[in-house]
Amino acid sequence: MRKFRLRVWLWRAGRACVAALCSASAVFAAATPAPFSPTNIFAPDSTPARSIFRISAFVLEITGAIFVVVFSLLAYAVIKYREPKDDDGHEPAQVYGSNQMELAWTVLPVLIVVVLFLSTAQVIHRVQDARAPADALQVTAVGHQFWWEYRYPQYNFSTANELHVPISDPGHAVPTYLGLLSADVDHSFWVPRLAGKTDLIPNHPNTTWIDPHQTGIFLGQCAQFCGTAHANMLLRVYVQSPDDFQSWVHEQEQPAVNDPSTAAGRALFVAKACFACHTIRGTMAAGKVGPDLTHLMSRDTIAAGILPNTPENLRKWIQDPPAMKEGALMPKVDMTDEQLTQITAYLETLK
Ligand code: HEC
Ligand SMILES: [Cu+2]
Repeated sequence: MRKFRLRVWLWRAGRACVAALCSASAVFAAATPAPFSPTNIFAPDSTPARSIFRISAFVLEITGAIFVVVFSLLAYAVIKYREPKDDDGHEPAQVYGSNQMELAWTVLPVLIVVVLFLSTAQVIHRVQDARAPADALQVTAVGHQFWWEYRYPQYNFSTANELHVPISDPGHAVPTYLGLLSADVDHSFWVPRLAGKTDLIPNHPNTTWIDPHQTGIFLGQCAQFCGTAHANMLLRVYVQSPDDFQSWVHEQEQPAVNDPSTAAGRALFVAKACFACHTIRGTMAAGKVGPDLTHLMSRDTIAAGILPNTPENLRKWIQDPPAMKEGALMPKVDMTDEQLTQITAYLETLK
């Protein structure tokens, strides 16, 4: 009779476990609809991200197997050796000094840890010690409170917040190697589908690399708390076909458009001290505190990815930056409505 009740109990417990697993995987599936979220760590699309994904799946499999074995043994012991109704209070037989058991629970975990250690070390080596091939694209990313500067030393221009790189298909690998610097505090470069996090530390240059296998936009986020607007310091990586990338580079290399019809706005850019913080190549503006605006209109977003780059947003931004992005380090500059219209019109010519 007791045996029978035990079996019923085990059957019910098993059914409950299966139901829990099913609903957990349903929740998981609902949380990761296809097409995948742009920051899905389970959809890597570049070698470093893929290596990290594989090693974490491997660690999860091993630790999952350990969990299942330990939990099953525990459940078995708890049920099988629970206090019987007719317990006489006797202490059960005690087992001391079983060499076999002691060896088993020492050697097995050590082996598991060695395997995990070696496979992790191998992935770290493959990701961190990779040498840049001669034709790799070099970009220097500089973290600023609260935006990203991207310098292209091979081409002599710099841009902000929207990193453009060529696709690196297996037939013709063109990886992008990123030097990571900081202008102020710690930041962290994290585009989950392309690579793991790497910090940008003041006075300590770091590097990372990506080789995206697909064109498209890959999103990320500064992953190290860097101040008030940290959560609004978004990352956007535009992966382009080789032709599209080359024509983008060609456009970026040009000096700023000089449209005489917006001369009033251009003069205000100097009169209102904007030039002290921003560079517009081809004019006297060579400030380095804020984003390079030479080709501002070639960007989809402003303020580190938080606002679509529309005339309306641009005007509101110039009118009162901290109102659009709490904590932004661009000051509110006093202007009349007419001046605001003129300066916005000027910036809109910077294609
Ligand atoms: C004290 C330095 C400083 C001054 C002066 C300044 N800016 Fe800025 N500006 C910044 C910083 C810093 C940012 C980046 C803000 C962020 O995204 O957190 C910025 C961002 C911008 C952007 C958005 C660029 C992008 O791609 O996201 C525009 C446009 C802009 N400034 C225009 C102006 C204009 C016009 C003036 C003059 C009225 C001006 N700025 C004066 C520092 C300054
Ligand atoms: Cu940051």
